[in-house]
Amino acid sequence: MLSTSAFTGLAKNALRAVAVVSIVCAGGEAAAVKQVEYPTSIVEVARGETSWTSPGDVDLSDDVRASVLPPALGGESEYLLVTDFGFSIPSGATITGIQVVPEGYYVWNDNRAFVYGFARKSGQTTPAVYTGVTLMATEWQWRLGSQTELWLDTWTPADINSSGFGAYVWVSNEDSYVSNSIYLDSISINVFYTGGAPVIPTLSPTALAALLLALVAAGVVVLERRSASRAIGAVGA
Ligand SMILES: [Ca+2]
Repeated sequence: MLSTSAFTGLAKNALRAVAVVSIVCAGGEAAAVKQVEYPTSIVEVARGETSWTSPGDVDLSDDVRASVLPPALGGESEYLLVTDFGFSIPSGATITGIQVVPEGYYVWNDNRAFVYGFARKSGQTTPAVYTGVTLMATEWQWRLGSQTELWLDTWTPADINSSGFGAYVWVSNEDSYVSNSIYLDSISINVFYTGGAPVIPTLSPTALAALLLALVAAGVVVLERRSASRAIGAVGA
């Protein structure tokens, strides 16, 4: 059973992560690759009580925020359906965990505002399970789900790479006041996986040239004229 106490906040990351890939290895467990993406489609779904102001601003961690002011004593916001993340999980990979990561805060540090969410497959509207976390007055990237959370489902790379893959996120206000808005800056998703073909980024000629120049500048690659009759080539250091 999921518990809000199982989740910890992640220090705010102001960087735009178009595609952040890292190796995750904790506690001696098998290494998993983590891929992070942000949505390009944000739709407000009328399942709560109060509409968001500027819901599209959750597309990026840039301190430009969506906000909502749900009714006091349990009022809920409308749901935000975020999709079209552009994941590129390689075929053959095993999905080992999915985290939904809303970034936001509540102006009062009184444990009375919450953010909820669940990962969803394309077309899915009802969660098998969802979870939430208490919002604090300091802005954080809150992790909904762990590195091994699969939301009581099984996932293929195609499920994750689908433009319809994403999450539902909403907030509630348990405060007795109605004058305090809840703010969300972004909603990203972390996908953890093992196996599969390596992810090789596609570089434009300009980007490739820039990379080559950077490697030369760093001494990793040396350009050497081998003879008058041969072209200059790249030699691995
Ligand atoms: Ca934003």
